[in-house]
Amino acid sequence: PFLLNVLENQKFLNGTIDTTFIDENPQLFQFKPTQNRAQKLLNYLGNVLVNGPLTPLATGLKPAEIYAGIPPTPAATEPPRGFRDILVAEGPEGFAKAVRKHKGLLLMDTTFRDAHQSLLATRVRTHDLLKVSPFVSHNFSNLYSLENWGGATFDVALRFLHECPWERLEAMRKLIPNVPFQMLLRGANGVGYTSYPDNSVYKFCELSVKAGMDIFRVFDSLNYLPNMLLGIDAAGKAGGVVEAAISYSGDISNPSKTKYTLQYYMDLAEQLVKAGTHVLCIKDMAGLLKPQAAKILISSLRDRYPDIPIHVHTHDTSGAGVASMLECGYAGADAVDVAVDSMSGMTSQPSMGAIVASLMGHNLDTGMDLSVISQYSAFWEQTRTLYAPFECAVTMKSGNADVYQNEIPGGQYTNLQFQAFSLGLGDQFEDVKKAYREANLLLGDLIKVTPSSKVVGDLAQFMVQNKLTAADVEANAENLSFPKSVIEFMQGYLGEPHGGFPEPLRTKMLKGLPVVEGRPGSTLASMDFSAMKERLVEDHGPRITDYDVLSSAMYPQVTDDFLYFRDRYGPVDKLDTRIFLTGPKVGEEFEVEIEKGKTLHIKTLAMAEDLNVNGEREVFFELNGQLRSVMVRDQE
Ligand code: 3PY
Ligand code: ZN
Repeated sequence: PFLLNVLENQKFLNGTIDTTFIDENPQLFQFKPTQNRAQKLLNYLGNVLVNGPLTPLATGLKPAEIYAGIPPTPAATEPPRGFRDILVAEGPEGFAKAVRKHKGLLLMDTTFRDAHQSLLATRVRTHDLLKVSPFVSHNFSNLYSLENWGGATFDVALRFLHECPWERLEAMRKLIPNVPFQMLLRGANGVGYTSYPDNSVYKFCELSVKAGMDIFRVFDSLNYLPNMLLGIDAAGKAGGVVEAAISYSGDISNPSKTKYTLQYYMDLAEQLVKAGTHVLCIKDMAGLLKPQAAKILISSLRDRYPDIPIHVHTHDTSGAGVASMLECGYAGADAVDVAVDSMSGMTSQPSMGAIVASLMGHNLDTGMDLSVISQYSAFWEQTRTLYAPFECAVTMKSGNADVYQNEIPGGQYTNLQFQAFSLGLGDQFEDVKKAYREANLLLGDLIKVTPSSKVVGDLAQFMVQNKLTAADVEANAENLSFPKSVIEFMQGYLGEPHGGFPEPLRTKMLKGLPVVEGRPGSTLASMDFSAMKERLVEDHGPRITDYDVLSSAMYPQVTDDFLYFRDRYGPVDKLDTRIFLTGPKVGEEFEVEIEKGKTLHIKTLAMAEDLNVNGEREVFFELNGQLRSVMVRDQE
């Protein structure tokens, strides 16, 4: 990308000067790839300066100019022992025993995954997660686990943050050796939105453990047992702790709700325990588990399975999350999910501080220190302002108990509200919620969680856009062109819903399209990983790892784009978040630690006023005290 000036010197080129010094010192011309990385980052920064953010921002809000601090951890001191040490020493069974034996209520911290998936469109970057990781390791060693991977984080890391999710996991593991890591696995759908061939789910779990994962929360978006069993087997064979999760819908405290009853959940639990799950999870993805229902469900499970740890997940959409999680604890749950205070509430998890404080002095006392929680919370309160362009609070000002009617999962609730408001149709959100409820009933009252929740959401938006009532859909199903996700659901690509597919709607919608019987993955051809690797190496060079191959198995196009991007722009994950999102200001000086002990000092000097003949604008930087410039095609 840049020419050496000596190559423009005629005397040098003619050999009419003495070049023996150069001949004798070939190392002068061995340029390390680090220089290349620096140049690539300058290219990235130049591009952002000339053409605006390369990661689309969701709103006009700008990241705050803030440096979020966190107390340092003592150098060269090991963090206290945690449940991960027990897991490593005694395996998943020993871990489960230790959890059952523990007296207080245990907490899983979702701040690194579900909290920002629900509040900040999953945009929190590795850079910020790593900054606070040593603090977590040294101060939160008594957590049941830290949920820090899976769900939407995989896709968003590659697609929007241009960073490798596997590298994120490995880096967190190095900094947090003592707290178990937990991920959300969408069963046979891996970390994607569709069914994958079985061998890719197995390989995915195997590599996840290799990169540092411990606990796999395995669910299926329809609670379809064959899909769940596949995920359970894959996570177990990989050596992970299996936490089979029953997705909760309806309301077992309301006798008029007859589809998802206590008996339904108990029957499913029985199957999961039979399948050998180490931990049983109730996954309340929409926050529908009211305190009364929590008491009924958890005490029934506790009585039936005295030896199996019970872990409960919820969202605080209605505002009843703290009350429900306390009830779960009183009824015998071992662990519940919380997010640190400044990342809690609304569509995220209930507040860690609130639950810790509520149980002080009780026999379920968590033993956690509120002042440490406040330091952690302050870090996230400040860090959150860096993600202002993705902040759900632009539209969401409070919780809303209407979730008991529309049953929209946390992350999706924020997304749908945001979409309606950003189209300038804030009032349309009311229509979307109403349509969501109707769409769910049209489809037979589904369990709604990724990806089945997307099917219901897509149908709801289709109804709103085309001004269709549920009766219109039923009457005209043959003549409407439904969203692809809805058709594929009806074809059976996600599995079979409890109670079967809705008829005659299914037949009318499908108009003779083929249907899949049973577990969709069982009929998909295995993936050929070595052929995939060969193809990736051909396109992207020899740096391709098995991790990249599995990224490609889940998201082929997104992974290709990511690999091209990284090759062109270098390790953008090392930039501070504000600079990554909106670029530095002209005149600003900053540092980028591209690897341990290797820090680039960059100053943005100026941008050329005029374009050159190729329509490019020159951007000038100082890199470690040396003048550098990059030419950027101006897209305007
Ligand atoms: C996900 O699948 O990402 C979820 O968070 C489901 O609740
Ligand atoms: Zn969730």
